[in-house]
Amino acid sequence: MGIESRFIWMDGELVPFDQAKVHVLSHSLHYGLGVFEGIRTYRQPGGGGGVFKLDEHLRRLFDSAKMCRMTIPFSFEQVREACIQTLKANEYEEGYIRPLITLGKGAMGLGARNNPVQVTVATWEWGAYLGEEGLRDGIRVATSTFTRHHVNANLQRAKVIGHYVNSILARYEANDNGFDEAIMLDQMGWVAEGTGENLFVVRDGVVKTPPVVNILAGITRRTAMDILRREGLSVQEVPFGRDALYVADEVFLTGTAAEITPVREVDRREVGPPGPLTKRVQEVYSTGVRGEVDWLRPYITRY
Ligand code: PPE
Repeated sequence: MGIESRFIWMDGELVPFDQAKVHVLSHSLHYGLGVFEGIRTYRQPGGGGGVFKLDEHLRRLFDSAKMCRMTIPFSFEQVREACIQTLKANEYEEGYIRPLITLGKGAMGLGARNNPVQVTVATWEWGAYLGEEGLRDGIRVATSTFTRHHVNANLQRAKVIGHYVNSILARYEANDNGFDEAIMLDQMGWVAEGTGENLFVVRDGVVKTPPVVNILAGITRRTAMDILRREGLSVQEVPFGRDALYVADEVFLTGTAAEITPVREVDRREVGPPGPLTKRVQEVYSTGVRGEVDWLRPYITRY
C-alpha cells in the first residue's frame, strides 16, 4: 500500500503518475494558499466502488475556494466526473481521493492573484489513518501546546493547505512525546479538534461535540451525529474544556481518513477501551459506507 497509482487527473486530463508535476515557482508552494478535500470510496455489495458523500465534499471544496478568492476553472460536475474517472482509471474499489486546487506559476508575491488556478485529483489506497490497532483498541492522545487558529486568523471552515502547518506542528509534538494524536485547544482553552479529525465526548449517555465556530465542519462529524440521533441520542454542540475529556466515559475522533477512531487515553488519564456508543457509531459507519445501511445509501455514488 502506498500513494502510487497509475494516473492522476490534472487540469482536464489523466496523466501517468510520474508525469504529474508542478513547477517549483507555483505560488501555492511558497505561500500555502490552496484548498483541498479528502474523500473515501468503499467496495459496495455486489462489487464496484462507491464514493461516500462525494457531493458534500465537493461542495466544501468549492466553498473553500470561494472563501480564498480562488475561481476553480472547472464546473462542479466536471470535478465530480474527474473524481470518478480517476478512480476508474486506477481501478480502485476502496481508496482515498484527494482533489487539490492550487495557484500555479506566474507572478510572485502575496498580492499575485492572476496565476492560473490548477486542479488535481489524485487517488491512493489508504488504510487505517491512526493504525489498525488504534481503530480497534483506541488511541492515546495529548492536548497540544500549539493553539488552534484564532477564528479571525484563518478561515477554519475552509480546508486550506496552509492551515495544516499548525496541525503538523501539533502532530509531530504529540508523536515525539509518545502519543498517537494531538487534541487542539482554541485560544480560550476550549477543545477544538484533532489535527485532522473532529472530536466527540460521552458521559452518562450525553454526547457532546464542539460547535462549528473554529473547527472544520467535518462531514464524518455530521454522519456520526446522524447515526447517534437515529439511535435516539441527541448530540449537544457546546464548548467544553479538556477536563470533560479527563472524566469522559468515551471519546472518539471522526474524519474521512480517521473514520471513527476511539480514544483510550487523554493526557495520561485513562478513558478505557472503546465503549458501546463508540462501537455502535463505528459499526454503523463502516457498514453504512459499504452500502449496508438503508438510510446512508443515498449518500453513496457508485461507479
Ligand atoms: N478537522 C480537520 C482539521 C481535518 O483536517 C479533518 C479532515 C476533519 C476535521 C474531519 O473532516 P471530514 O473528513 O470532513 O470528516 N482531515 C482530512 C485530511 C487528513 C490528512 O492527513 O490528509 C481527512 O480526513 O481526509
